[in-house]
Amino acid sequence: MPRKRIQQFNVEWIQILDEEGQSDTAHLPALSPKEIQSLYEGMILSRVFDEKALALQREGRLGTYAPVRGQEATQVGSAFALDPADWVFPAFREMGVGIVRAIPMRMLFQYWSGDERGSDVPIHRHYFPTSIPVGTHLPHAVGAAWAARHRKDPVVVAVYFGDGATSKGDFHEAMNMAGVFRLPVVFICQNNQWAISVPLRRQTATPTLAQKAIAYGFEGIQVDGNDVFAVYKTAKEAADRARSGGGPTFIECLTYRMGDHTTADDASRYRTEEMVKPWIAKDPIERLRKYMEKQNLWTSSYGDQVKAEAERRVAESVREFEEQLPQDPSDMFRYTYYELTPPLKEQMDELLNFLKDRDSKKE
Ligand SMILES: Cc1ncc(C[n+]2csc(CCOP(=O)(O)OP(=O)(O)O)c2C)c(N)n1
Ligand SMILES: [Mg+2]
Repeated sequence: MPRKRIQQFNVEWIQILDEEGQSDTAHLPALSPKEIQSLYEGMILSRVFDEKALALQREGRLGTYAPVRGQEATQVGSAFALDPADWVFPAFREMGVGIVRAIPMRMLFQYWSGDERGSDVPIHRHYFPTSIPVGTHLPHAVGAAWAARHRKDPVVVAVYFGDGATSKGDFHEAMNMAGVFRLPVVFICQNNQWAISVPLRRQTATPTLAQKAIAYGFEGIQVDGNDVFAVYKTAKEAADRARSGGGPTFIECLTYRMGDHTTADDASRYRTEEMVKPWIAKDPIERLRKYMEKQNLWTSSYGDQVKAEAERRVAESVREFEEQLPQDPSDMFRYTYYELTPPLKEQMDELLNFLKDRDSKKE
């Protein structure tokens, strides 16, 4: 039977900064020295926050926490490419994104201590509540872009999710609708190669996640997710394209989850140190630092100063978070429904009576 090729597709991979901090100068993004330092400072702040959150969890001062380590370039670089008016739909591991969007770190700590006040992000930050259910926020993000289109609001919607989320129906529905209506969405997939203990090869039969966009009629690109310049530049181009009516883009940021899935996980049960080791050399912060040093944008005293300032800010946020304790236990019932359902009201009253009783016995 005669056959002819009717379609052909490419999937591109982008890297600008290699592991030694050498850059492909022809493709460097248009960033001022000050902006490059802001990227560095954002990544350091994200890491210092992360380390503090892990320490607090170990001390019983925070609930279960999902560490970001290794994904700082993906998060900070992409968030940096957005305008403040753009809307962000995070999954649950996006503390680096939240930090760039100036979400008070006190609220990030509150969120991870189960305190509902941590989800009450100031509306002008245009930052949706954390989505713990994997992938359910993708259709919400596309819906928001659809609403923006109707309102003639020239914003871009950026939605963050992991490799695991690409197996959800929500992902495919969202991608399809965004493609059909050419909606202003940037899909930012952090392919950290694990969904808890499920490795990427069990998540998909395709060699890249980026190529999934082809089926929905728009561009999918894979970037070195540990290269903050590649991530920034790709996200900026995607956001500009979306803003000017060019439709959605899917960005697969190839990175690695350096820590456990959460503090409730023990990754040594399903992956070896040898698997993690090559990624230590690919550290996104160290890579940018090396580049900056070559450009005289980094000295050890500047590095010390940035770290000290990040530690000061994180310590201050911990203080604010702990000063607002205890949280109101009845809050856990309040924010799923606009009005409490009778069974929830009953459960809330039971809890409040129990606490009142317990406290009166203490006195
Ligand atoms: C709908 C749904 N199913 C299962 C879970 C349990 N769960 C939490 S995180 C996770 C894996 C997510 O992997 P990925 O999307 O790659 O994000 P990552 O954790 O790597 O950032 C799973 C299965 C959940 N939260 N929601
Ligand atoms: Mg993952």
